[in-house]
This record gives sequence, structure tokens and C-alpha cells, in this order.
Amino acid sequence: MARLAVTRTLLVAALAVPAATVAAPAAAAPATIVPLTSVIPAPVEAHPIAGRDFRLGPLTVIRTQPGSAAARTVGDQLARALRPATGYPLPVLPVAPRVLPTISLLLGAADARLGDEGYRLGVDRTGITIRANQPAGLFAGTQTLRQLLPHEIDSPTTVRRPWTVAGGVIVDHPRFAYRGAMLDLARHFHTPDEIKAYVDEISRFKINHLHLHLADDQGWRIQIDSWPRLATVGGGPGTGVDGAGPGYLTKAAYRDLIRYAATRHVTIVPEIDMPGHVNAAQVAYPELTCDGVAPPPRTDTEVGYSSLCIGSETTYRFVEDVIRELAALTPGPYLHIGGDEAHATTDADYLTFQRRVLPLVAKYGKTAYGWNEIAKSPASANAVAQYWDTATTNPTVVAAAARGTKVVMSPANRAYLDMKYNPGTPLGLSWAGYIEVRTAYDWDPATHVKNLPASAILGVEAPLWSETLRDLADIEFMAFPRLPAIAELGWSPASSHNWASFAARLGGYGPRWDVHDINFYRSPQISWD
Ligand code: TNX
Repeated sequence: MARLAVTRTLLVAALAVPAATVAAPAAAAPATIVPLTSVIPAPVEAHPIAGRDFRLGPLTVIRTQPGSAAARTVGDQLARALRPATGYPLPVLPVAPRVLPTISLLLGAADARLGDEGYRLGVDRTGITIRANQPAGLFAGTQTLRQLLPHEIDSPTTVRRPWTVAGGVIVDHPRFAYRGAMLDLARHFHTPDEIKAYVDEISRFKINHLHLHLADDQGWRIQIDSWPRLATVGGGPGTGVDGAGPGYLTKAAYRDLIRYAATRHVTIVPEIDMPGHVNAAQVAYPELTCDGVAPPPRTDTEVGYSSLCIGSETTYRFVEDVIRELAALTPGPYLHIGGDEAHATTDADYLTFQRRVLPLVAKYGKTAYGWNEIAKSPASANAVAQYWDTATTNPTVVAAAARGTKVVMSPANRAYLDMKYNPGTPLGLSWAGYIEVRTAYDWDPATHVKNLPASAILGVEAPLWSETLRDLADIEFMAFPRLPAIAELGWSPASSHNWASFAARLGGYGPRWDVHDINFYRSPQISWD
């Protein structure tokens, strides 16, 4: 009986692909087929259709929209993602002979409600078609497709097994326009290769912004030509927490990162934190203090003790130079100017500073973005405020939203990836509490803050501060699996929110991280496959 069923399965599989592929030495492993409903973040609609499974084979080709270089880039990336494990050549072509099994990536004629980032993915026996209005949607669709293949698809070496995708249709588009992650390069520098590796992982969950915290008390991490000592001194030896995180991005390295991220449809958001969190800048340039005396370098994790000199014109020359150079380097729309924990700046000085500095960001063509304290300033009306408060009431932010300020939700007790999972977590901090996976998942960005209308919410972001982190393995341990929880809050419809469903899908995702050596936290809240 069992043997009969197996024979029948093989026969069906053989009939589904052209004769040449049947000879492929692929049928050794069991034919696990990933359900269409297992994707993270959960798609808007997933309709399985029995009997329409597609099997990738050695003759499969990837066909991309003729004339579109961006679609071609998405096709090339998909091929590079699928070649190592399958061992198939997967050529990327503008046209494909009808007889060959084909993965088509096509632009245009897609449903309007898909917007710029949505896609429709159809799977039947002859091929897979992803259709989108824009290349970003094709990219999102290919990330979904990767999750629909067996987890061994992420193996860096060839695995002999059938590569079958369940038949049916997925229609998908994001809930929020802004879905972010943040890395803190100031407390410990992270190298361009580490940042790129993080971009690879977060873009799989349709995160579309990476915020880089480039300056703080312990270090300055971006080259600024008009103030060169910021990087050479502020990013020099002995900088970072415990003096153990030196380094900075040259302009060339920063531009290269922007290009790399753009290919993954991730926009870089640079942050220079001010008027507080500026000790490293003041060590490099003592004229940025009110008494002109350089403070000692700081390698501890205190916050709230430094301030730019609000009454000094040197301050505004410095700020404008930095904003001008950073704006010129950055194609994305946002420039983050920090503004948090300015405890060494008086309230009046804080308002004076923001009245001058928020308009400077607009002067250089960018939308100003800052931590939620900027909502205190009337000049923040056209800005974006990043909500890191742990309270669910904040009348200042609600009033700013009424003036037009948009809000990105990063409540520290939900979305901060540097908080420990539990008291035993070896890395991380706990000032905002312990954040297990369910705590990170079970909240709604649109209703989290009392009286803050959903229309004010631009999206969500998961910041990862680096006081306790050193290398990529540390980043991975804190980000995964909580980053996918925040990504789902940003992408999936509120109506799909369901802990049991998310937990099951996450459990199924674990082997994907295992197979390419991601150091994720095996939360006891999840039954890992
Ligand atoms: C608060 S949240 C900070 C950072 C720290 C972080 C550590 C915010 C805007 N400021 O300076 O690195 O806590 O969790």
C-alpha cells in the first residue's frame, strides 16, 4: 500500500515536468511540500490549489520582464539564491521557450491594490509567475517564493532532493509603508560585510528600511570631509563601549552599502544623534562644547550627559555641514537627527536647537526624522517621530500628530531587539523589560498609543543597540527570531494577527536559519521543527 502511494507520487511528479528532468537524481529525500500559508510575514491572501504543484528541475529557466534592468536584477538575485542548493543552472532570460518549466517575473498589468511593493504569485504545474507593478514587488514576491521551497534551499552546498512548490495563488501587499530595522554602529562598529549580511536576512522578511545609528557618545562612524577628525578621532582606536568597537564608514563604503541595500529594496536611513549623545564629536572638536575644553573620551554606557553648545554659532555651522554632506550622500528620503535623552540640554535650549535644525534637514531636501522627543518642537510638523517610549499614552506625540508629524512605532518594551529575552540571556540590556518572542509580536502598532490615530502611523522599526554586542553572531542572536515578529506587524494585515499561527510558522522557519548558520535564539515559546 505504502509502496503503491510512493510510486504514484513519483509518477505524478514525473508527469509534471518535461521528460529530461525526470532523469535528475533528485528523488531521494521525502517530498515535503511547504504550505502556501506558512510564509512570514503572513500574506494578505493565500489560496492553495490541489494538483497544481510545480517542481523546479535542471531545465527550469527564470524569465524576467523584457526591457527592465531592475526586473533582470531581481531575476539574477533569485537565481543566485536558488543555484547553490539545487545545483541547477537556472539561466535568466528575457524570453523562455514555452516547453520549459519557467519562473516568470513580470511587471505591469498587476492589480492596482498591490501598490508599489505588492505582488501576485501564481504556481501551477508548468511554472511560477510573479507579477507586480514595480521591481520592489517582484523582489518581495521572490522572498516569498524562497520560503515556499523546502528549507534545504538555503544550503550553501548542493542537496539532492525534489524542489517542489505548492500550487495556488498568493496576493500580497504591505500594511505599512515603513518597515525598519536599526543597527547601532556607535557603541560598537559593525563592518560593511556584517551590515550587508544583516540586510540579506532582514530583506527576506520584507523589511524595507535600515536605520544606521552613526554617532553617539562613544564613537562617530561616518566620514565627514569638512570635519575630518569626527571619523579619524571619533572612530579611531579605543572608541566604542569598553574601547572595543573602533572603526568608521568611509564615504565610499557608505555609498557601496547604499547600493547593496537598494538592490535588496532596502533604503538606508542615516542618523546623527544630537544635541545630546555627542561626546565623541566633542572629543574630536572641543569647540563644540561651551567652554572649549575637550571632554574625556567615554567608553561606558551612561546616557544623557553630553550636549552641543546651543548658544554657539559654531554648533550650527557644524550641524549644517554634517547634514549637507550626509544628505548629499544619501538617496533615501529620511535624515535622522536623534534628539533623544538630551538631559544635559535645558528644555528651552532643546526647542531653540530644534527650531534651527529641523528646517535644515528640509533645506537639504530630506524629511527630518528623530526620536519621539522631537515632538516637543512645533518645528516637527513635517517630520517623522520614532516612538521609543514604553508608555501607551503620550499627549506630546498625539498633539504633534495632529499638526502633521508621522510616527514610526518602536516601543522599547516591544520592539527593542537589544532587550534580553529573559534574565538568563547572556547579551543585551533590560531597562525596558524582558522581551520574549510573544511580547515582541503581541501588540498593534496602529492602536498601541492611546488617541494616536492610525492615519499618523508610518510604520514600525526594530532598533538594535550595540552596548553589549560585538560581532554578527551577537546581532543574529538578538534579532532572530524577534525581527520577523516586528516585520509581520509591519507587513501583514491586522486581521491576520494570530500568535498561534505566527509561532507555528516561525517554528517551521528555524531550519532555514540552521542550514545557513544563523545564530538564532531558540525561544522555548516556539516548537522548532
Ligand atoms: C536608549 S532609545 C537609548 C540609547 C540606548 C538604548 C539602549 C533611545 C532613543 N536612546 O541611547 O542605546 O536605550 O537600550
